Amino acid sequence: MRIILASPEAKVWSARKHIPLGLGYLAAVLREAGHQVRIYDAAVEDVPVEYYLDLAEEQGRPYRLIGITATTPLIQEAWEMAALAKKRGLVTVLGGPHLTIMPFESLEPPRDRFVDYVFKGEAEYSLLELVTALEAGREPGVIPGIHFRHGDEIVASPESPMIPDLDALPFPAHDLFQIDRYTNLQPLTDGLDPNARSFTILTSRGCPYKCTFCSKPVTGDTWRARSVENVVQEWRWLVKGLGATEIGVTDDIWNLKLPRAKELCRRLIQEGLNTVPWVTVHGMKVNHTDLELFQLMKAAGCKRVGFGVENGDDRMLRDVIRKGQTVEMVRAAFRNAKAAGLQTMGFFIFGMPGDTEETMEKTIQLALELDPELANFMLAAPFPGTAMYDMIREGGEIFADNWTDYAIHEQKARFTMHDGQYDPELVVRKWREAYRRFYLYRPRRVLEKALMKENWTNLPNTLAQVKRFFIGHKDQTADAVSAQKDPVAV
Ligand code: B12
Ligand code: SF4
Repeated sequence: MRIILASPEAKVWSARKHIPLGLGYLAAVLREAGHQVRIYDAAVEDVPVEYYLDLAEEQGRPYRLIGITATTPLIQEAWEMAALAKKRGLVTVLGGPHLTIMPFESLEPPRDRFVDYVFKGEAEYSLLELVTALEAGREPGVIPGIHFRHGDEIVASPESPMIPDLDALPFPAHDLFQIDRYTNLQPLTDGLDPNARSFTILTSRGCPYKCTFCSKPVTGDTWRARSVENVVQEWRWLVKGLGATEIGVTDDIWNLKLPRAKELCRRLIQEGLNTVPWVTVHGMKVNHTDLELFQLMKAAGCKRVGFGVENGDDRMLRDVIRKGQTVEMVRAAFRNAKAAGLQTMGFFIFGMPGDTEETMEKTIQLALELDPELANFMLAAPFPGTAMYDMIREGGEIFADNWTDYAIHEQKARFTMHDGQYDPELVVRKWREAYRRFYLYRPRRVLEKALMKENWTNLPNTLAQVKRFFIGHKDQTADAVSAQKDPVAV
């Protein structure tokens, strides 16, 4: 069958462009079964998806099915894409993080007119089952995770357990991405390089922790690791076969088992695969590290590591965020990573329920003390499927329920708590103050940024960042946000 797998583009400020790896996995499984697959990522394409649909039709080789991926902020665009594909007669299938959390919403009227099937969870095997059934002219029966309409009813099959043996999967179809159109993975530290060949790799799936801001139904609680050998083989393909100039490890927690993480580094060194720099795109977990791990990572080609620091107050970490780590553990991880010669990044969240002026001040102080190359301060956003969402539903109020609004959660206060303490205006003020105090009010930092060539060669991007972080927009106040209450609509 001819299939197009698509990722819509968020119409928001965003400079970084990463491959949608989930589509790479789905494409690989479909391709292995003999289907013809194209990956369309609106973030890097010059033409809308209709162009490829119409072209294929004109050439007499139309696509029969479109599979669209969506995180919560992209669901609106995913629906729009499904609607135009349906007009051209394609079978439309939706999957990805938002559908894993809310599988029914996309089959409610009026969306049931253009969404045929929704999948919840990891779908490598189940999407293939659907395609096989459709190709044989059969109605899909019970396929793990599938949801579809049958008259007035929505048929919902239980989700299968998350794929236990990840080594059994083919490598993602990295070769189907137009890789030279993606940027490097952390442009805020290096400047934006639009010509990088940056691939991402997933060495494990799942995470046993239960941070309250995290979309746990998407990550899953059971950590499943690929064998070191299997990861090294894919790494070799990226470096030697596909000319990677940078690799990003995007696991939720690749270092859960310290001996395995060290073994992977040793194998990369042995295999001579340490020539291409790599970064941990998301936070490593600080309490599963030691100096030896960072030294091995450095020797294995790692350039920088990111850590989810979140908050500078131990009570907030323990009772609200439930991070399973202390400020002291954070300090030790930064100390060791720096001692090993790695660049560091810290991810901090402002405005979790319970955050006060004092705890947010502690967070800023900790960021200044840790002094990573990059500090990323985010405003807490109540994504559906998080424990935080439930906390706010119980004791507070979410200002806007328009999914597109979740795209850049740094920009606006998204909720308030009715505890007589929480102040969304203060949260936004402290968040902006964090950027100013970290990047602007320290002469060494300003000089570093001013000396960075890319900040001048890509001036529009630099100016957009300056406006966003240091000046703000008129719509960034709580009042402005609550005035925008929008229903979720197509
Ligand atoms: C890498 C990553 C990023 C990268 C790259 C994203 C990309 N281009 O893919 C960057 C840094 C850019 C990023 C940004 C954001 N991210 Co992010 N990210 C991740 C992370 C850590 C890994 C994604 C991944 O590669 N997974 C591995 C693949 C194999 O899984 P998958 O993509 O989910 O695909 C599988 C299934 O979902 C399903 N599937 C997926 N698509 C489709 C399509 C069809 C048709 C079918 C049938 C099935 C299907 O099958 C796939 C194979 O099993 C996840 C956490 C996680 N564990 O997934 C968070 C995660 C997806 N991100 C999240 C968030 C919140 C964001 C941001 C919204 C943050 C922000 N506010 O700006 C942005 C949104 C960006 C965007 N445009 O959508 C949340 C999403 C929550 C939600 N409700 O949507 C997650 C789940 C983190 C979390 N635990 O809370 N992210
Ligand atoms: S450690 Fe990371 S992936 Fe695991 S629950 Fe916390 S935020 Fe989610």
